[in-house]
Amino acid sequence: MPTVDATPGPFSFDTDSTVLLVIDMQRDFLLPGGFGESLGNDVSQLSRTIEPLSTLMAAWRAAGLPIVHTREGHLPDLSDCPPAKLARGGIGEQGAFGRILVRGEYGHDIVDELAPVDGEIVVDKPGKGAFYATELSGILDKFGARRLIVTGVTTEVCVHTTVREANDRGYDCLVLADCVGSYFPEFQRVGLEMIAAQGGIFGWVADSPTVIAALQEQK
Ligand code: TIU
Repeated sequence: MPTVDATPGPFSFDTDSTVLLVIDMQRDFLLPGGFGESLGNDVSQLSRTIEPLSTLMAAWRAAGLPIVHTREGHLPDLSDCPPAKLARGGIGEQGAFGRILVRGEYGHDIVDELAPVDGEIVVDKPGKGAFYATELSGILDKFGARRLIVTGVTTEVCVHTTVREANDRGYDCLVLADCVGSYFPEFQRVGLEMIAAQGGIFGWVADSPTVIAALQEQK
């Protein structure tokens, strides 16, 4: 079984029951002019995740293993957007890449470098967590998933919310530090510390090259 040197300890994963989850690598969060920048954020903090994540996804696909992508966003009539989220502004307004975080708009979709390939599942989610009001649980059941390798943006928002949801549902989560990003370096550091603290209260933390090496060792 592939084993990764992680914090707070080794993380072993059976390739028959592990899914790579790629959270919200959308243009609206990553590109200048998108929603992320409209909130006053420094989007350059997120783009460093694209290259290692692309390399990891290629290795994961080469091993024939499943990837599930998510996108945060709403129906064009915003009927699935909670009033409190809508009231904070931005969502549904016209941005540089179409209406912000609205399904079907250019900015809502995943950046070109990390585009899903044929057969990969994309879960559209209205909230920060990938389990809330989505079909993700059923999809993971079909894959027989017990462990998740978690990547994407942002570390302290959608990644954290999803890892907490997954942990409560019994999944072991390995979060990859080089493949998750925050607009705020301090939140990146503390967000990762919070996952692995207290003996791995929410999960494990490692870097993607260790996962790729573990996959290749077992060939
Ligand atoms: N603002 C922020 O950090 N994140 C989000 O709004 N969504 C996700 O994290 N995907």
